Amino acid sequence: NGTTCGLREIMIGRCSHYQYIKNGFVQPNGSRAKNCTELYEAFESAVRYKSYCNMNMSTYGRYFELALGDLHVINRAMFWSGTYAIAHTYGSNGRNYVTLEDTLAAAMVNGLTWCGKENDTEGFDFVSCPYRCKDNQWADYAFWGLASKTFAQLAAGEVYVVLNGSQANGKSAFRNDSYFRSFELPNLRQNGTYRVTKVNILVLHSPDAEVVERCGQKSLLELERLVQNKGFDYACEDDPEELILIMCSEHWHARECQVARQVLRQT
Ligand code: N1C
Repeated sequence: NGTTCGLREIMIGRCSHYQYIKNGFVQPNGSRAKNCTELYEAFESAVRYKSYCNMNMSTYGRYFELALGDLHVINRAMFWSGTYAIAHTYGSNGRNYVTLEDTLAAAMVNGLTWCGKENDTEGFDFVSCPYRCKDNQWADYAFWGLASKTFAQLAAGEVYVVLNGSQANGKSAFRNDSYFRSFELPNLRQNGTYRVTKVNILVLHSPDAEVVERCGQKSLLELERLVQNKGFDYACEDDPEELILIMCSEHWHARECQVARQVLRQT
């Protein structure tokens, strides 16, 4: 598990690319471009020369404040759990829906691995990073935990959640230890102009895999109660057609995809 050399160059480069080339889908209209060097420096000063196990959920606070401070995602925020690939295909880089990875703060580091190192000239460990700190579980959530929480706080209006109703080993669609459950659902805004009004759950069942849960069953029933207790409207749909078509483009030979094939040929 190698870590990322050239973190500075990659992050500043991605930030410039995001703002000057890819721009438009996510950043608020008329918002001024951010200073990419300043953003990188806020990130770096949070982590460099620090040991991984001393991090916690406020370590990157300033970075997220600078990168996402003025953003609201209205009626287009998309959360996912166990469905990374399809949720991102469907979201289409922010054209259809906006995922956390479509925001500047996350786009700058998505897919990278990094950690600080104390008493070291570089201040980063470029060889390997620990996965777990036995005395500090928050270290593992320092970046993606705060990222998820911050993203949930800026979602407004209707939000979308893509869940996996056919996870391997019978794992639930709404898992106890998921980021979605721990950091996102609890941080959706209940009040104010930018409050969340409705939570739309999309439950996917992979072609030719066992169905573990559908809307209204097991963990999805629990999710429904939690959503309603927070005062949001709730909707749940099993296998929405547009998602089935995306899935079937990758599982063309699955039994469930024959129907899609026939329908497509008719027109
Ligand atoms: O635990 P999860 O799903 O419910 O997390 C997904 C949830 C999404 O809605 C995202 O907004 O939390 C956010 N998120 C990421 O954006 C993200 N990018 C990469 C959470 N985790 C993220 N990762 C890595 O995937 C992370 O290291 C974590 O361990 C997995 C979580 O994926 P999951 O179980 O499918």
